[in-house]
This record gives sequence, C-alpha cells and structure tokens, in this order.
Amino acid sequence: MKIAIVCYPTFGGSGVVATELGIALANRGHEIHFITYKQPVRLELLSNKIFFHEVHVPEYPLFHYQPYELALSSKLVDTIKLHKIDLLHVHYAIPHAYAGYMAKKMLEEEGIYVPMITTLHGTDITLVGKHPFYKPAVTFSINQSDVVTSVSESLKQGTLDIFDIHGEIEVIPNFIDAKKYSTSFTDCQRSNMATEDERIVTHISNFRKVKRIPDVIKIFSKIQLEIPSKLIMVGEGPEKEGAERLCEELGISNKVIFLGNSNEIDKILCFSDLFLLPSESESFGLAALEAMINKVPVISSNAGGIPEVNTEGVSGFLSDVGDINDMAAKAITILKNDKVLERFKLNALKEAQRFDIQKVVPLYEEVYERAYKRRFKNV
Ligand code: GMT
Repeated sequence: MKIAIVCYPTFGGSGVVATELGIALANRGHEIHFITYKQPVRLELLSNKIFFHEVHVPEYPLFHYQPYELALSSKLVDTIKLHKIDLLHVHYAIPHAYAGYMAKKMLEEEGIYVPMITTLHGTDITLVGKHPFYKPAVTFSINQSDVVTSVSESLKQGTLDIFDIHGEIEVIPNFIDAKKYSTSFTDCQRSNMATEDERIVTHISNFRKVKRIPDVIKIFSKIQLEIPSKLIMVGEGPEKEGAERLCEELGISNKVIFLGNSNEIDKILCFSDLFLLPSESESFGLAALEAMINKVPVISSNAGGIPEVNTEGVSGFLSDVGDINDMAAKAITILKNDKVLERFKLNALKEAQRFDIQKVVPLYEEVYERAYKRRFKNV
C-alpha cells in the first residue's frame, strides 16, 4: 500500500510513534510518505520505500498567523495525486485530521477517494481539544475520519466523555521494537554519570507542566537521602529552568545532570536503574515503555493510560498524582536491594514485550485494509 503519514516531527511521543510505524510499515513492503514541516527526528534513513515531503508555509506579513493547515492540506492533495497514495494516516486530531479532511474533500472533487485514519495521542484531546475554541473542529474532524484509533483505553474513554463521537474508536496501543534491544549494549558509559555505588534515576520528557517536573526533583531529593544516587534529566521544555533552580534550592545540584534533548535515550536508559514519570495526565506514557524495554522499572502516577503500561508491583509502582512521599518510598523499596532491583528490571522487560512492534503493527495494517476496501462504497 502507499500510505501518507502526517505527524508532528518533534521529540514528542506521537511523532516518535508515527515515525517508527512508518519505518516498520516500509520494512513490511509498504511505500511510506511522511508529510510534515520538518524531517521527523527519529527518521534518519530515507529509502526507496520512505519519502519525506516538507510542508512550506510562506510568510506573509498580511497574516497575523501563518495558515499551516491550509499549506498542509494543499501539500496533501498534491502528494496524494502525484504518488497515487492509497491511504492517509494522521497522528493528532489538531490540526492534522482537520487538514486531512479538507484534502479529502478537495480530492473528491476530482473523483479521487482516499480513506483517512486518525490516531488520537492524548494532549490534543485531553488538554487542547476540549477548549471551547477548538472543540467543534476537533469533534468534526474525529467524526469525519474513516477510522479513529486511540493509543489507550483511557484515552478512548476520555474522548467519548468529552466529545460527541458517532463512530467506533479502536484501541491500538503504542509499541516498541523489542528485537532492537535484545542484544545488551556493551558501551554503557555508566561511569561517566555515577560512581560504582550510586544508583541512576532517570526522567525523560518535554518538560511541560503536565509532566510535573518539580515532583520528579522532589522525589529524587528524598531518594538520595537514603540511597547514594544521581538523577539524569533528559529533554528540553518550559519547566527546565525552574527545575534547575529547585535543585539549587534543595542543595542537590551536584547530583542532578540535565542533558537536554537526546537521540540516544537507549544509551542513557541502558545504565539507568529507575525511571520517574509522575505526570498529571498521560494518554499512554511512551517514555515509560521505552524505559521498561531497557529493563528500567518505573515509578509513576496512576494517571490516564499509564496503568495500562506500568503494572503495579511488577514493572514498578503507581501512586496518586502528586503523592511524592509514596513515590519516593516505593522508589527506595526497589533501589535499596540488589535482588529486588534485578527482579523489577526483568519484570519491566517482560511487561514491555506485551507491546512488541510485531504484535501491534499488524493491527494497523488490518485497519488500513478495512478502510481501503470500504472506499469502493464511497467512490
Ligand atoms: O507527552 C507529551 O507531552 C507529548 C505527547 C505528544 O504529542 O507526542 O505525547 C502524547 O502522545 C504519546 C504517544 O502516543 C503518549 O505516549 C503520551 O502519553 C501523550 N502525552 C500526553 O497525553 C500528555
């Protein structure tokens, strides 16, 4: 099949999932066309099966806001026609499903029918989408999609609670390539980060408010009182500066390493002992899954879809949002004993394998086949 994928190309989980999906589909013989404003960060290799089409938005001083959706829908029309695309898969309702719908309608004027699959990833629905300024457009775009998928049961339920959705929402969880991690790294440069006797605690995110970055720092501050340890903070975002200040106030700056965005998170995770994800809300928690596949147990909040990924008492522990004492106590339970830590590490890997790419990508292919067949009814 020739599939156009629209996603955010940045470090966010939705872009990562869309990119890894495209790469996996190309490996299974499909022709993939990424259409977005920048080459996706995880898309390192273009091939005869993977193409990237950049959306340019010309700057006009006349416009107070440059119309990205307009440029995207025009680019979609051109690319779909030029490459004879069979199917459009958009990640994120805002604004991709909206632009996709416009492209579909323009193409229909020319007798071309392209089914659109929309995957809901979280913040578009739970935070932005429900705002009255966006809600009618988001509801409309979801209802006009040929198939809607959600990355967790929790997000599906949240979407049905907030919006007036007419059709089905199918849950297809996020995934991870377990095979990629089956050979353990030999170049774990653990010694660059911590001494032999120290544990390494890690957090990776885009440092938005929803990630509750101060909780990460406060949990670690309690951990390090009992367990010699270092905290590695990976990512960039609005809460980073405040986090650095908080470390100074708590007197733990010498134990916290801020690394910025990284394309090498597997190398960092391979020497980590524990992952912290105390988010306010999280549709899935891809970062937790990436930690788990690298044998890193997770201490998280029980928000949103996280309990569908991190299994209580098995791959880690879950606490109520904001309960930093509980999270710290549970982290210490895991970290203080070598045997307990080893058990949680192995369990984390086992739990992550539930989401192996080999199991999940065929679910998308099944959806594509169904939507593609249905198109004959619509032409
Ligand atoms: O977590 C973020 O802030 C980034 C956001 C995104 O737009 O990529 O992530 C969302 O999608 C990911 C992939 O499906 C999920 O793993 C994240 O849980 C979800 N984030 C939120 O719901 C806050």
